[in-house]
Formats: sequence, structure tokens, C-alpha cells
Amino acid sequence: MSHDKLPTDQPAVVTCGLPYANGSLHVGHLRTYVAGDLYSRALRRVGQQTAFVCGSDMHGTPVAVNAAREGVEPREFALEFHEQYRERFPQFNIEFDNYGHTDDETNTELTQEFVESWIDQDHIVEKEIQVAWDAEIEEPLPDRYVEGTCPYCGEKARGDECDEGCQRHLEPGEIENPTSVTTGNPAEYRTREHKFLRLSDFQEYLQGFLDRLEGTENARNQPREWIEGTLEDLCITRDMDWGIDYPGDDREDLVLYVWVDAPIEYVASTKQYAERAADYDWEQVWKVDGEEAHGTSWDDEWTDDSGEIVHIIGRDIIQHHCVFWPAMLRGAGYNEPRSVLATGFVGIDGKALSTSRNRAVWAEEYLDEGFHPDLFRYYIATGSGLENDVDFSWDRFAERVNGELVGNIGNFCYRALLFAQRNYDGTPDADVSDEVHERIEDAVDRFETAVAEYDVRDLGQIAVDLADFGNEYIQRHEPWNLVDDDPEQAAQVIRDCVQLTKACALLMQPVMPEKAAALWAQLDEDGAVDEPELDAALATPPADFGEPAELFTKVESETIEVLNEKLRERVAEASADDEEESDEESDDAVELDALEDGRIGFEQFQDIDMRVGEITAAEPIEDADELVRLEVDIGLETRQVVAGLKQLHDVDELPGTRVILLANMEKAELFGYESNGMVLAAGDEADLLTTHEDAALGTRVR
Ligand code: B3M
Ligand code: ZN
Repeated sequence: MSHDKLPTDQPAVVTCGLPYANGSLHVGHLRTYVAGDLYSRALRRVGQQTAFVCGSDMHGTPVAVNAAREGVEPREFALEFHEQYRERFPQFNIEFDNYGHTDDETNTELTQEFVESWIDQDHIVEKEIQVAWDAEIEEPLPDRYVEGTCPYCGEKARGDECDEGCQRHLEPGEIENPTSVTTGNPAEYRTREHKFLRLSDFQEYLQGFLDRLEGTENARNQPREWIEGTLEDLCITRDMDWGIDYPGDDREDLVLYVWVDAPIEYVASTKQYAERAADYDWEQVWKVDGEEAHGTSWDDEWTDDSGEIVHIIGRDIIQHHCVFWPAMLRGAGYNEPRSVLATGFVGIDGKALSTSRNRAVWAEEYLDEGFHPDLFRYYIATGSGLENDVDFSWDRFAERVNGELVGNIGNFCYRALLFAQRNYDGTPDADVSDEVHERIEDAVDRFETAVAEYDVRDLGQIAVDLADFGNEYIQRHEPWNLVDDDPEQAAQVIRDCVQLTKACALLMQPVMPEKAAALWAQLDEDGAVDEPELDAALATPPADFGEPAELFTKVESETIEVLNEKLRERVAEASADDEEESDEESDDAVELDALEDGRIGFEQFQDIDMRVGEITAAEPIEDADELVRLEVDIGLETRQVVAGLKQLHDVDELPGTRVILLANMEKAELFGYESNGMVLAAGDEADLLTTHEDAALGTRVR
């Protein structure tokens, strides 16, 4: 059984991953929240009752460690960032219906209820485990208090996650060579008793859940490998003071692991919203009624009659949302997510964003430049498909704002309304032509499809594409030449253009809400632009309206130069640090990654489509430190690929080189170039893989 198509008659909730209240927000965070805000607005636009909720993640070691560094109590420290986020999000027109935090009463109560329910249903076990301890200062070292090596991929890992390597969640005791991040002391392992949620109880359920799950492909597919074999139990308690107390009366010394109370805030925040919004039934969304509520399997009886839960998260926390969280919900008699959308990472000028190295563009910095928030929203939402990584660059930002917003949609709407106002005082009295009627209908259909398919990028793009047609339409008919000779035809053309403008306002509202409202006001429409349903795109606009104003202003190249310089300096500083580090490393012999423990099956290997190719063209990408644009002939077609080879190879020498191309790599956009495949290379020096005999271009590598 699968889900009914969105929109449905049930209430929906859209959530975004909770930001840890431990540092300022940057463009990497904003990508996820813009997507959530855009999508929830789009859902409402097609008539779905929707709550958009979130909150700050206050607990856990990410907060405790940073607070300790500042010498502040974790609560005080986290509350300060919580307040900062609450103000910051609306500055980007990210308007949550409720923004709570995990340390408030609603979440504390609800979290304890969840855990009690797991205890009642016999899903909790106590086990002896090894936990890291700083023997010198006699303190336990949970999660981010330790650093060490990931046992799965050999990369450097922090406490409970392998954030620089395989992205896996790590259980207490798993990290190898642990040392304390606060004292630098090597940690020792000590035996402690902790509480575990028995995930294996939910193994079968999770299989069914993943079959039903909608959203981005990464969220639906990656978890499959994690639930194969026996699922490891999840340790849900920690030796810490900061957190929500474990509610069982046998272990008052323990607090709950941050990943227990954090997702429960999704429910708590919805509940808080419903306390103010009488027509919103939070229990219909989150709870399962009657007999289906308990038990570990839910496949035969699974029906699609409760609310719609949509989670939008970063792709590093897929395991938490697609494995742990559904089991937690199921174990407490709650409904399951309908969809999980996992966003790719945001790079900065071709390199990974890194807050510790200050290689980031901060939310505050953007606003301080005086740029309108809707410009950023459009740029980040449409720069690439949601699950792909995307690169932030000021050049590209300016190019897209100036081309697509100022030059295209802004220009069209202004021209149309100005012509209409000057010649007809508003909307001319005529019928919309069939051609334009159809175009608008198509755009509305495209919008509805994009909502049903969670295509956030397309939702952001539709209005601009419609305006593009509008510009072409106006150019084709030249109404300025018709006013005298064929006034009827002139009125018709302008009538069409005013209708297109109105449709643009409605369709752009999810991505650029404030600009859409401004355009709506220029049309002198009644009410707010987010009120009418989408078919209003074809309703007649007001007969009279005033003189329009330009919606967007050009981003000046001088401004961008200054910003680029600032960023370049920062990135250079960061890279210099990187180089220092790598110099240190190169004193030793090359350090080899440990071999993977996990094996892949032949079938999984067969999914990897590698081909023999030949580089036919190569050019450095301006402004990118490392990137080169390649054309690679793989027999069947020629692919454009962006690769980090600039510093390591003589770019002019690359054409003619035989390479191996991973042909079914996810597409990505880097510096405005689509990269359609990946050239395989070994090690930090990017030693290119090649063939040594005469395998034809396009031959599959097995
Ligand atoms: N606070 C942030 C992260 O790991 C973490 C998300 C919680 S979502 C329930 O990205
Ligand atoms: Zn790893």
C-alpha cells in the first residue's frame, strides 16, 4: 500500500532538523530551512493544511562542550543561541508556525512519556558497556568529549558520529584511540550499565517503512544497507548532567541521549502550535489509533488515514531519521514519517564549508550587506536538486540575481504593469488568449506535480520560467507598435501579460514570499498573496492599479568584488591552515586508510557503472582554486565533468588522457557547472586511473 498523492485531506506537518544551539547560523544551515519553508508554503498553496515547526536542539555534548569552552552553563549558553535563531530565521522569511526548544516543558514531558512507553512495551534493556573516561580528572567522556578513529572507515571521528568519513552514527565505546577533547588526555574505557532501545524489535517494521517512505532518493535508499543483518541496539542514556532525566526510577543518575529528545521536539513543537491553532489536530498527525498503535510490525494493517509528516534534514542525519526515529515512534504508538528530504551540503567557492576554519558565509554577514532575503532563498533553492551538494559563490549569486531576477522576472513584471497602467490604468478589458491561458495552466500543473514529488528546486523555478515566456511573448507581439494601429490586439497582449504577472506572483510566493507580496500589492489585489488557491492564477486581476515599481535591484560588480576579496582572504587563510596540516602529515610516510570492515555484495558492485573514457577538453574554472571543467568522451556520449585537478595536473596536458569515469554518479553543480560523472583518481595527488591496453571508449569496467 502506498500513500495517497499530496495534497490530502489530512493535516500535514513539515519539520526541519533542529539546529544545535551552539553557534551562529551560516548558509549551510539556511539551505535546509529555506527548503522547509518553501515546501511548507507550497503545500499550503495547493490546499493542504500544514504546520511548519522546528526548535533549537539544546542538549547533548555539542552544546555542553562548546559551553564549557566559553566557561558558561549549558542552559544559559544554549538559550542565548536559541534567542538568536528565533530572530534570525524570520529575517530570511523562514516563518515557523512554532519554534520551540528541546529543554522546554512540553518536550521534557513528551520525551519522558515516549521512554516510559518503550519501557512498558518491553523495548528497553539494560546492558554493560565500555564508556570512555578521563582517568586523570575522574570524569566520563560521552560523545563529543572524545575524538578518535572511526572503526568503520578509519577517518578521524568525533564521539558519536563519523562526520568527516563515512557519516555513521557511533555507539559509545566504538571509537578507537579515544582522547579527551577538553584535556587531551588519552581516554580509558570503563564498564558502565546503560539503557538501550532494542532496535532489532523493529527490524521487520523498518523494512516495510522504507518501502513506503517518500522523499529524496538518498533518504530512501541509504538506510537499506543499515537495516540489513541484525540491527544493533541504540544506547539511549548518557553519564551527564545536561539533558532530560531518564524517567525509569531505577537509574536516576542517567540523562537521555540527545538524539532521543531532539526528534521528539518535532512532536512537542506541533503540539505547542496546536494549542494556539484550534483547527489543527496535532494528534491526528502524530498518533496512531486503536489496535494498530502498539506492536512492532505494522505492515498488513498499515493504512493511509493519518496526517502527513514531512522531515527536511541534512544528509548527514539520514540514519537518525530513517532508522532510529521511525522505531522510536512505532515503539510509542506514534505515526511514521511519510517522507524524508535530505539536502546535500553547501560548499564555499569549491571547497567544503568549515565553521572551525571560518570558511563560511554567515547568515548575519549576508544580511549586513543589505541583500534582500528572497534573493538568497531563490539562489539557494534553485541552484541544484535538493539532494545534491551545491556551491555558494558571490559571483554566481550576482550572476543569477542579475540575470534571472532583475533581468527576467523583474523586468517582465515591471514592463507589463507599467504598460498596462500607462495605457489602460490597470488590466485592459479583454479575454486572456488561449496560448497564455494554457501556459498558465501548465505552470500550475507543474507546480502541483512538484509538490507531489517534493521537487523543491522546481517549485522555486516555475515563476521565473513563466516570466521568461512572458518576455518572449511581449517581444514577439511588440504591443508598443500596436497601440495605434491595432488597439484591440494591443489590449489583448497586455491583458495576457498582466495575467502572467499575477500568475508569477502566486507561483513565486513560496520561494520569494516578500517579493510576491510586493507584486500582489502592485496589482492592487485584495487580501494577501498566500491566501488564494492556485487556480486564482487565472482569475481576472483588478481593472485599476497604480504605477508599478521595479521588484529587484541589480547587484553591483564592485560589491561582489569586495565580498569576493573578503571571502578569498578567509578561504586562503583556511587553506593555509590546511596546508600547514598537510605539511605536517607529509613528514611521515603516506598514511593509509584502514581497510573497510563492511563487504559489499556483487549486486551492489554491479550498480556502479564505470566506463573507459578520454578527456577531450579541459579548462580551469575561473575563481575556483582547484576545479577544472572536463569533457570526457565515453563512447556513448560526451560528459561534462567538474574535477579537482587544477593544482595537481597541467590542465593543458589533460586532453587525450584516458580515464575511468563513474558514469552513474549523482549530478552536482559546482561553480555553476553541472558535473555529470566522476573521474576516478587515487590519493591526495589525484593520480588518474587509466587503462593500459586498447579497451574501446565506453567499455564497462568490472
Ligand atoms: N541537532 C543537528 C544535526 O546533527 C541536530 C539535528 C537534530 S534533528 C532532530 O544536524
Ligand atoms: Zn567512518
